[in-house]
Amino acid sequence: MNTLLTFSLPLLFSSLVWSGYLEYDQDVLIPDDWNHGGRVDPTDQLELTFALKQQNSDLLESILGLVSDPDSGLYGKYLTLDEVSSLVNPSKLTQKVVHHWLQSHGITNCLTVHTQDFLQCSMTAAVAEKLLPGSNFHRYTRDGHSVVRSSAPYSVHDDVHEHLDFVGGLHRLPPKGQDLSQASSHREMKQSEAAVHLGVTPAILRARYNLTAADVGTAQNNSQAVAQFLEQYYSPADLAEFMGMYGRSFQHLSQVDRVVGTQGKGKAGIEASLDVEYIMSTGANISTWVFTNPGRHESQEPFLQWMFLLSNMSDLPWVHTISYGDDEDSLSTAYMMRINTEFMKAGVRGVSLLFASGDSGAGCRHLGKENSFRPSFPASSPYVTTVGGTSFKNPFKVTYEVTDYISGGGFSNVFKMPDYQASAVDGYLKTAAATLPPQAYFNTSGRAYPDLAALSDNYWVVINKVPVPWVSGTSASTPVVGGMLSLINDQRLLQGLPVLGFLNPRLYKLKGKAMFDVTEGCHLSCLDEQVQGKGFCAAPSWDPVTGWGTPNYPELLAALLAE
Ligand SMILES: *[C@@H]1O[C@H](CO)[C@@H](O)[C@H](O)[C@H]1NC(C)=O
Ligand SMILES: *[C@@H]1O[C@H](CO)[C@@H](O)[C@H](O)[C@H]1NC(C)=O
Ligand SMILES: *[C@@H]1O[C@H](CO)[C@@H](O)[C@H](O)[C@H]1NC(C)=O
Ligand SMILES: *[C@@H]1O[C@H](CO)[C@@H](O)[C@H](O)[C@H]1NC(C)=O
Ligand SMILES: CC(=O)N[C@H]1CO[C@H](CO)[C@@H](O)[C@@H]1O
Repeated sequence: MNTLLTFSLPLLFSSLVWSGYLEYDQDVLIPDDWNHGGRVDPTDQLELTFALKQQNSDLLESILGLVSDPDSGLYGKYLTLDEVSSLVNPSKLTQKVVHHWLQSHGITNCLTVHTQDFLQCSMTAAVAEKLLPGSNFHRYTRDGHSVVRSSAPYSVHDDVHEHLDFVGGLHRLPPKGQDLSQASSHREMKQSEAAVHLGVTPAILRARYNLTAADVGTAQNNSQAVAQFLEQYYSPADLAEFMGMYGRSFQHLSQVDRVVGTQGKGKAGIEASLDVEYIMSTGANISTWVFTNPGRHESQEPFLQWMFLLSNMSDLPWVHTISYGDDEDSLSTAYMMRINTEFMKAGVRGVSLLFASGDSGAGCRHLGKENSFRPSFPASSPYVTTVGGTSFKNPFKVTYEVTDYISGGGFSNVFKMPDYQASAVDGYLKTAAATLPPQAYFNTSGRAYPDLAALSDNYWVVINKVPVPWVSGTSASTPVVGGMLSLINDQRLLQGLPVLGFLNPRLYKLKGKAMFDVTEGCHLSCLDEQVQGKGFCAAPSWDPVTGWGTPNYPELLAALLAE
């Protein structure tokens, strides 16, 4: 892994230059599935993002703790974007130094955001390489999609080092759109068994989670969103057809109210359709937005682009669901820390961010002879709610749920375990002690995930006008949970209560109340002699496979409606 960075850099560069690297632990290797398309032309335009050092990050974290803790007098006292801006915006000195640095390289074409902590600037490749010594821009292509990235780490001048967190647009690559229908070909057993099973539809989900026909949104200004970063777009026609086929038993909307960003061209994507079709099935009759930005620019990091928008829009949907993740070990600490601060900025505004926990169980990182599990970010962030996956015990019926073996889960190696989950996780480590994987595979001092779960197996989706079965993954369970939280927000808004915001502190205080506990099954991990493909196993109460389990909607509503 990442040999260039971890091993050669300290040998090649003096410690003086070393200090100029903002992201010394960022993986800069380009994965094999990208084809090298040669050096960029020096006159080609790049668009880079500068994350300026913020103020008051510690205060931001304390405020998030207070506004999300139901036992605090400040619960639900959310900040406006203006208030967040005055709290975190970079110091005058930081702004001056960074602007001066950019200007001295002739870079004047920059956009900022409301919070003034990001700058997005256009420049030629020649200027970028001078500005960021070490960087070396090349074009890479995969499946007809082209990106520009640096093949080597960048540094910044010592004068600006302390004023920046990272520069975006050099290293991180867009995720590979997981072919969700293909994912089910790994399930041959299940598929043949399930030949007579009807599969998961909105009606099945609503039955399992006890949503009645009356459980739909009615509040005026409630809304929810899905954010998508793949080279995919959702199709309005597919959504309308899906709702026509599967939405007969409940009041719902059949259109997305707002698309933020640019919709791609070509065929609709399964994942894009899945998110929208299912958040609008549980979060029925609630205004839904789609944030989408398929590769508007070759040097863009789509996920970062969405973070940008959150800092620039004063009026946001209350619930966002996102199916996106990278291996923690492929990302620089500086980047993850800053993205975490961005999550806090959303949380203090009352926005709930739900991330899919991933589809590789505990994951596996091969380090020579030793293996370890491989946590995924942002699933491992302490400031988001992470959603795992389950299957029906009996695939032919609406029964209780068991672990979906793909359900992502485990312990962060980067983020410390937050207080809100310490006793729950400790309880698990004690109860499950006899069946835990070897200690060397995971880090019990880290943030443990997921936080809760929902069905993630055997969904029906309408894609390019055709109903498609067997669609699976935590990108299905995440919008399902998101829609239910939106329904609860709806009831809270109707009663004049603040929305739920960052849910975890409150969720963990319920101690599993109002949830269907998932206690059977293990998820997958390394295929080696020691663990033989087995990661963690579900257990009574919280576990790092399905979290607290799946929502029993009427009970969860009652529990979360109390002020
Ligand atoms: C943020 O919004 C303002 C207007 O509200 C706009 O001028 C600016 O360009 C936006 N920033 C980005 C990065 O899009
Ligand atoms: C909800 O669903 C479960 C299982 O499907 C059922 O046992 C329970 O009675 C239902 N109703 C409520 C209000 O929990
Ligand atoms: C759907 O939502 C709207 C408000 O957006 C509300 O006026 C209407 O009554 C809702 N429909 C149902 C069946 O509750
Ligand atoms: C374990 O996690 C902690 C943060 O909780 C981190 O500081 C430490 O470096 C991690 N250990 C390993 C071996 O990754
Ligand atoms: C987030 C959201 O849906 N906000 C809407 C609230 O209502 C105003 C006025 O109707 C809209 O402009 C917002 O978009």
